[in-house]
Amino acid sequence: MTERNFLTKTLTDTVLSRRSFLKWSAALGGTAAMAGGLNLGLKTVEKAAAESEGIWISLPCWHLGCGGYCVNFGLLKDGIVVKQKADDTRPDSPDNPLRKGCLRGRAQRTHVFGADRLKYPMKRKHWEPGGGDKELRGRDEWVRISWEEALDLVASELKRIKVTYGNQAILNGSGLMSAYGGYRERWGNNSEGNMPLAREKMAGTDNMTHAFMGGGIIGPPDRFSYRDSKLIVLWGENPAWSAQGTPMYNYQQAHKAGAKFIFVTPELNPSAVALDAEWIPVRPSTDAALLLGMAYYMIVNNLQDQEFLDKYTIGFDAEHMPAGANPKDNFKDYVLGTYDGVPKTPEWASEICGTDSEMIRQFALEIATTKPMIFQSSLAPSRTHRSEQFAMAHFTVGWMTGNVGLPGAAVCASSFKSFGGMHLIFGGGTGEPSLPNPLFKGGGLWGGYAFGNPFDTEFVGVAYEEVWDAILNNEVTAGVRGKIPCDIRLWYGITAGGNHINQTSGTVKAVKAFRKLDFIVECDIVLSNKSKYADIVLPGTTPWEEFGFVKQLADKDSFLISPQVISPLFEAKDVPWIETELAKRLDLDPNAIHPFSPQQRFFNKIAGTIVFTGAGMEPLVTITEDDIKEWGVDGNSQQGRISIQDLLDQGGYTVQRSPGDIYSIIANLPPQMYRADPVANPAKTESGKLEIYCKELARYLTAFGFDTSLPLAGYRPPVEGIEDTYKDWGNKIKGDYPLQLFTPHYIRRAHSSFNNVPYLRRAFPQEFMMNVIDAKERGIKTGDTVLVTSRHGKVLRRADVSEFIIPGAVLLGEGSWFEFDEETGIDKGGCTNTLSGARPCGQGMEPFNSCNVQVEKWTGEPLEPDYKWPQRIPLKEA
Ligand SMILES: Nc1nc2c(c(=O)[nH]1)N[C@H]1C(S)=C(S)[C@@H](COP(=O)(O)OP(=O)(O)OC[C@H]3O[C@@H](n4cnc5c(=O)[nH]c(N)nc54)[C@H](O)[C@@H]3O)O[C@H]1N2
Ligand SMILES: Nc1nc2c(c(=O)[nH]1)N[C@H]1C(S)=C(S)[C@@H](COP(=O)(O)OP(=O)(O)OC[C@H]3O[C@@H](n4cnc5c(=O)[nH]c(N)nc54)[C@H](O)[C@@H]3O)O[C@H]1N2
Ligand code: SF4
Ligand SMILES: [Mo]
Repeated sequence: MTERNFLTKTLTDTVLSRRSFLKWSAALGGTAAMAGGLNLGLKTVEKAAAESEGIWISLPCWHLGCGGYCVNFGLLKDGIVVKQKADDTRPDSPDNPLRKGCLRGRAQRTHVFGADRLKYPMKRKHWEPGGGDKELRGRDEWVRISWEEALDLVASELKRIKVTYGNQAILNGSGLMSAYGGYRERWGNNSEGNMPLAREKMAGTDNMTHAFMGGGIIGPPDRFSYRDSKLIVLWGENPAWSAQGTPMYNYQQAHKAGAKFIFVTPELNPSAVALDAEWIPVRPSTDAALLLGMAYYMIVNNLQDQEFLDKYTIGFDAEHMPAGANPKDNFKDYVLGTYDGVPKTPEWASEICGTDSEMIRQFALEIATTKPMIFQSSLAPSRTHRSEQFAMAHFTVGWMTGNVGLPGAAVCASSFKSFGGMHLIFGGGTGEPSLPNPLFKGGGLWGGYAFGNPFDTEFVGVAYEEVWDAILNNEVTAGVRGKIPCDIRLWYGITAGGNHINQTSGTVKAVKAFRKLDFIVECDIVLSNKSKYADIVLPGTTPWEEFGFVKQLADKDSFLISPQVISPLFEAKDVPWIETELAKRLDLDPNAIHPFSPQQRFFNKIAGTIVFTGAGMEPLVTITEDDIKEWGVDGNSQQGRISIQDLLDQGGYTVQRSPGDIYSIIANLPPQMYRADPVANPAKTESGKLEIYCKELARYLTAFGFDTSLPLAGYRPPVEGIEDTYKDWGNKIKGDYPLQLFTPHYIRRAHSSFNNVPYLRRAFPQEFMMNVIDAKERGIKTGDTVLVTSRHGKVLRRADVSEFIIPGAVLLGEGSWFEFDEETGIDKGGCTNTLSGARPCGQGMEPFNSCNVQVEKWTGEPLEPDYKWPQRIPLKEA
């Protein structure tokens, strides 16, 4: 107890006085092991909290891509965060809204202090060098081991695998593995589907431009410009679940200003309801057909903006084809069916996409005749098989309306979490070296994602979505090299980030693959599935326990900072510490990998943070010689806009905005400049124009080796689309898997993170949504337990029957933790990737939203709601 009071006092002192960083860090170092003695069940925490007044401190919320990195504050008492609140440090207004955390962010303390936090390094009981009984992975007992033993074992397995099989046998890695001779890179991303290449080749927006510079000609407009729009089409979006920070709030401002919203989705979702939107129901994976039906109606009624198409695009008609292409291969003739004899009429489209043909006409008429319009899509329809067809059709139909470069107009993609324009603040880096992977030299790096350049003949990698097959079959698709042998032995999960066994398609295969490997090491904060199936699990710190957190916010105007909030819980360690210790055991120089202290890294990030002035960049933070002395770091003083302490007190910095300001003007420039003079400001495409016919896109997609691709928006049935739900599509005879599953990002979680929190489980049940017609046919009612079966696996869930989803489609939120019954193979956790098999396509991505299933009423024991299940606490005595 004395020790705990000491810690609180130290933290309180530090945060309240401007000049005690040094004292603070020293004190934290000295008491790091102390929390190990506490029982951190919440009741105990609350009792402990009542003992002192406490202070409010800004807290990091670090989860992947959930729309925010919002500003959250916690009441810190006795070294524990006992209460949370949203940002209230300045006035709230529609133009400068507070970056308030969502319900998950505000449940963060139950995540960090949960009774199921990993506390000690652990080894699987029946593991031995080489694997031991590998079939026991996922169901073995855990044994507590010391850090010393854990690090020795990891190092000796790394050495053994490197010597016996070479570095190519090591999967995943970072600086340490690069220094150790390299590793097999898992390239690509499982987020954006086939959109990135379409953006780049059709419109010249590479990933860097997309992520940081506002998106170029196909960038979404500045957030204020949404208020100038008459019509906003959100294709495959649900920001009320997926973008709970400011995006939804900004849409509401546009709604207030008079914009009409149209949602194109398989379910009438809460965002559409909140924005009073019109709903165009569509079957998953069929968007390209719907768009082609709209294009047909526009063409036969001459509704397209022909002037725009002629001047700014290539490939729309025979008169505007790129050199070398067959003039017959143009979009207009494809849609009219001039050469293939299949006119893509609204009736043709309706048979595929399910949308009523009259509704298709009305929708086409409305987008063709309403200006300015924002025609925007998220990534969900791109997470389907052959989704390059959707991406191409979306841009093409958007461009047919001419809504480019005009105030309140845009044809844009994937802005689920942010609006247009460049980031106004960039957080600084740690200053530590970034060591390239010597085995991935030839691979491309597209906007932060490693990508296997399909034309390169050197790189050693595996596409995200092919990883389970590559492990199981010893073969990998390597672009123009075709299929080549591989032998993957070791999963280096310490820096791999995600819960890949859960989040990558083909979870049944993933388990088999994990059970084939020689060695799996993971670092985690709870026993998520990647750790449950590992051999050695290292307890990681959360950013609350690390030396400081710095992040530019997805909303682009703001920047977030949090100090170290609590001392590391139990024996948790951060990644630089773990890698430093491993480096010593691998006979490498740790200083070549992590040369800086935690203080220095945090300081570098703060000092390197820059803010956009409207004309250039300037440092955000003022740093004095005294600051440098007190932090005990190397650095230079600098003049900025705010002192370190004020920044820490506020939890961040926001550039104040107003409609029509310089940032707004700059944000909207790329499409406007292109519109004003496409010769002087060409698109960064092969032709310099927006490419409806895009040879390069087809060339790349085909070279990846997973599928072939056409250079033009078309419709070839996807694998596990609507057609595959039929045994006989022509005569409409349904097959064994007659329903289409789609898997939105769910409000309970950030992917699989937070899924363990009972409180969020209680608030947001993991239910299986289906239409009343489908339910009635099967005798299913809301609350019934149902068995969902696909070609790849089986899950149990409770049904939620309603009219808010189209007949024939079913919904299950992605990210729930799988819980396999080893006897039956049934996953009672309801992980959507149990149902979707690994089927890499296009640029190596996974078609999560193309998945056929059957549903039946479960006759066994009903499923208990998962908030009542025991938590995963691996070491009972701890
Ligand atoms: N079926 C289906 N699957 C999908 C999708 C879909 O739409 N449908 N979407 C895909 C998309 S878009 C994405 S981006 C991916 C994301 O999926 P992942 O990238 O796998 O993300 P998470 O599931 O959040 O995994 C984060 C892991 O890190 C651990 N962790 C969290 N915080 C910390 C920490 O502070 N320290 C340490 N050491 N560990 C921590 C968590 O326990 C968890 O195991 O999922 C993809 N999977
Ligand atoms: N709460 C929460 N928020 C998150 C995340 C999270 O895990 N949890 N993850 C973040 C990340 S990394 C990402 S990538 C984004 C993802 O955000 P999005 O890319 O928007 O993806 P989803 O949430 O899967 O789907 C949004 C909507 O698309 C529709 N949809 C699904 N399939 C199709 C289709 O084939 N066609 C059409 N027209 N519509 C379809 C569904 O109606 C669904 O509600 O969310 C981010 N935000
Ligand atoms: S939206 Fe994401 S970053 Fe913001 S509070 Fe919620 S979980 Fe945290
Ligand atoms: Mo994502």
